[in-house]
Amino acid sequence: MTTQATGSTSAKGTLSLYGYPQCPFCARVLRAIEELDLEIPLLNTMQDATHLEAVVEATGRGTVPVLKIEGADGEVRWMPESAEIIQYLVNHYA
Ligand SMILES: N[C@@H](CCC(=O)N[C@@H](CS)C(=O)NCC(=O)O)C(=O)O
Repeated sequence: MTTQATGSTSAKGTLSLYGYPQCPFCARVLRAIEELDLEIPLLNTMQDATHLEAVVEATGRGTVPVLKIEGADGEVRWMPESAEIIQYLVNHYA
């Protein structure tokens, strides 16, 4: 797991996780990322207010985790809810 400004890019698009490790729901997602052996940067919303602002702007609330999915076609999708994020990662990357 790396912490950097840019997302993890693959043919399926670019992924970034917004949240922080001490959040239990974020920790679940981080564990799944580790188990799937993925490299998805964590944009820490606790340490950097601009990351939290991005979440609020995109989702209308400050709840994390949120997965940002930038499609190869340029479409951007923001996915809240840890269970949905984990399911998405398993479906696409397991
Ligand atoms: N149902 C959500 C719950 C997420 C959640 O409650 N996150 C907490 C941190 S562990 C949070 O962001 N709370 C601040 C808020 O809701 O504004 C999920 O499973 O992702």
